[in-house]
Amino acid sequence: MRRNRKPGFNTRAIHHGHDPAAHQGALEHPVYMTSTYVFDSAEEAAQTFAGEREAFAYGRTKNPTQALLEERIAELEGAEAGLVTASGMGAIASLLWTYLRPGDGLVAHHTLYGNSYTLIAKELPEFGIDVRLVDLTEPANLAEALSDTTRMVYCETPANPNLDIVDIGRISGLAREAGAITVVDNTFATPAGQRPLESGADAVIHSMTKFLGGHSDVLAGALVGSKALVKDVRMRGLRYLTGAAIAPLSAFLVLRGMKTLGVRLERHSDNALALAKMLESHPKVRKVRYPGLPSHPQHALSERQMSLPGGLLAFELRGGLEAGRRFLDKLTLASRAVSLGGCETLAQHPASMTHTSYRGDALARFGLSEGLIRVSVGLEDIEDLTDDFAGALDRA
Ligand code: 4LM
Repeated sequence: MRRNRKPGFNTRAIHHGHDPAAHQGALEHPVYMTSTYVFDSAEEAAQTFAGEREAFAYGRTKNPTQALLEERIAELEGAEAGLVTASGMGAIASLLWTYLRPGDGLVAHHTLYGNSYTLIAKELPEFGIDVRLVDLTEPANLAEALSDTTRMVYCETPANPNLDIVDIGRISGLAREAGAITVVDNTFATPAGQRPLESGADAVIHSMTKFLGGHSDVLAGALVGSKALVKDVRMRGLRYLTGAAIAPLSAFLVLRGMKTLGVRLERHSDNALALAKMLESHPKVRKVRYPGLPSHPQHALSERQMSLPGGLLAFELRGGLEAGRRFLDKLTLASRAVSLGGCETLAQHPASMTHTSYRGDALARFGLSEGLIRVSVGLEDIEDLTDDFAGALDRA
């Protein structure tokens, strides 16, 4: 083995930040089930609360199990620091409430997870934020939308649910010239498939509920970025504004799930590509969206920006909405459910489930179609998945 080489992604996902010798030899990091911490003296307590001394003080801002998860997700994303929260929405809300003030501008890609869309497009304007939703798959649209007051550019790539891919390098370059930071929600790709900070983003968001947890048994979120940004969000957003603190046991479950992220994402990607190819060749399917298919409009960009195409795909049937609903009802192995990134294959209808907040003409205006079906392709044997999907298509 070469000396001084940085350990690989999987090694760091399994070991980074935990030293068994510091925990009585425990191979796995202990779960610190405590809400508060004891000080040796009043002086020590005062210094801690004055920010003059680094120590655990209260569970809403920091806990040792949470701290290891923060160190590990920051390491895997190549960030200076990380913050983990009770859910992905907790991370997004903590960041936005900390960073934006009335009069500030935010430009976002127009296709977002339904609740991120509600928070950004409907709630933020109520607090005096100038929100502009544009199609960021065309960087020229960002150049047009930026203004003197823009402080943040926000996107998901791949986007939920249609798998739009945004060019992080070009978008963050334009944002930086205008004095704005770029935030990328990397939930779909995960750091095993894409590292936005290396492409120029300033901060990364995760719903760790998804691939990072990996087993559909926990809610968790994360934000990574510079030390200064993360500290600010911890001490204001998390502490005063959202209180979205992660439970210690939830942090442990995500640490456990993340150990296998690299191998899981490879299998998710293999299965999703095989299923996407089968769907694309089926006469009842009108179109398939999957970054790994040459037919994806940003396929070439996805190959440059992502190291794996990921486990999410979306498709539309020739019979539109009604045919899509009939199809969902005919699945027997895949489950009809929202969320994604677990071992089990899940299928859902965004227009009536995850993206109901895109009401009326917002669906079509913001790049979504009513008949779209989204699939989180799990880790089952691919023959069983293709049989299930082909059978449901035949019977739909
Ligand atoms: C879903 N998604 O799509 P929490 N960012 C992205 C997401 O997909 C989600 C969140 C943030 C789904 C949940 C039901 C790109 C969630 C929000 O659910 O708060 O951990 O993350 O099916």
